[in-house]
Amino acid sequence: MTRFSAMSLFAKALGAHKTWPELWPDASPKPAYDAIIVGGGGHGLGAAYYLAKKYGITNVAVIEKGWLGGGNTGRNTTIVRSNYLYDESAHLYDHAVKLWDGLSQELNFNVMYSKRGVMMLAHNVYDLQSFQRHIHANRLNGVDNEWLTPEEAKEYCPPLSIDPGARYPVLGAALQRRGGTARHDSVAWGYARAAAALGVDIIQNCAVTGIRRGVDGAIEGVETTRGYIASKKVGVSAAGNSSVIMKMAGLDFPLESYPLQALVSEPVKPVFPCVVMSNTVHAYISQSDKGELVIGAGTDQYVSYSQRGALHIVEHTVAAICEIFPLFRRMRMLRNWGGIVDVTPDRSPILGKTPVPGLYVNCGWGTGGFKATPGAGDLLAYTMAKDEPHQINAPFNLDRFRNGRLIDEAAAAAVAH
Ligand code: FAD
Ligand code: PYC
Repeated sequence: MTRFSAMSLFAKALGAHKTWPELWPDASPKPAYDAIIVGGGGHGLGAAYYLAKKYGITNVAVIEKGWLGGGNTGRNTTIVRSNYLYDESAHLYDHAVKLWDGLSQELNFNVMYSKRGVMMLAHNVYDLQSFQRHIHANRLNGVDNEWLTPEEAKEYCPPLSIDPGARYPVLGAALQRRGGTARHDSVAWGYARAAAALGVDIIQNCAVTGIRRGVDGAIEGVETTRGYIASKKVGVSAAGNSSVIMKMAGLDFPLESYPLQALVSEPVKPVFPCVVMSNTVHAYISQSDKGELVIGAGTDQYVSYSQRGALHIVEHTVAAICEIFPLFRRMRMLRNWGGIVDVTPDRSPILGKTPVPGLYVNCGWGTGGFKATPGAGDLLAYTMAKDEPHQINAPFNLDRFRNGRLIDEAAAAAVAH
């Protein structure tokens, strides 16, 4: 059985999947929806769930070109944290971290959120000063973050080498104890099942190929590989592909798409108690509940829409991991994969209204949107329901690239771009 058909059967068993003939037996005309979400990742499914749950807007369709969670939601290294520098970002990411708490209960689906702590290693004076600045800024915003000496870092994460003669010596670390991991596909499935139970239609295997606007310029609906679907509200949440879809509406977006890769080792018994990120050497690592070491790399150095990155990028990452954790030098790597991330000039997302009436966008999360999943879904739903941004996402508008009010999170984004 192919992966796709296995996923579809699983979806069907959960009640989150409807096939084309089940939805529209006569195939035409397609019904008008109160809202359409383009993209069945965690963010899009979350938005559909919150539209239905919080605002009573249940006549919603989620349109996904592949299978649910098959984009970046199912391809990331699941790191959850909110230790971003600027006030706007701290509010945005901490809103999401707070929603992770209690999400399993809310969805009655175990999303396996584990607050095991995220530690960011400092290897040079710049790291040290930058992380300490982040710690102070975070604390002022009520976000936990603390400084550890090399010895304290080793106590928190015993496999870490703090040999001062190491190629990448550890000078200390910033620890966010509330940070951690969650299970990526559970989040997509949890939101999908809960949204479907509230009446949302989830349409897989259906790509949006065009956006139709009326004579007044406002949204009328979307063209898809399965025909036209009408709606006066369309929310685009299609990470990696956002600029292509916005172009369909006649909009140029300040985004570049890059491959980003990750890999896992063979499974071993519990050995790694937390998440460690090393921004300077482009490596981050945790251990999944299955026992695999989950390791992520930096982005490729060229733009691409391919869900596959260059081998030398992962080779560098594995070399760095072996330097920092000599214990893992004999481990075997099991598989690697890539996703496409869309990156803005200031490494912060765009979440809000667009110049086209009825068209909303959630994009530009780059290498770091998994942690934001519940928050992004919640805020996109708010913005679509009220036709205005929530105060948390208001600063993350498109206008900032015109008026210069950028929110530069290149350092906190943590992954090399
Ligand atoms: P997606 O899950 O990508 O969903 C978008 C969906 O839109 C896709 O399913 C796609 O098929 C669909 N789509 C696209 N075009 C169309 C179309 N024309 N019609 C219909 N559907 C369409 N973030 C973190 O916070 N922590 C991490 O540790 C982390 N690690 C990462 C590691 C890797 C290797 C990668 C690739 C990303 C990582 N990220 C991480 C980033 C994170 O995965 C993403 O920001 C987040 O998952 C985006 O979620 P989403 O729901 O917006 O996108
Ligand atoms: O944003 O924490 C993050 C992250 C880790 C790996 C990729 N993104």
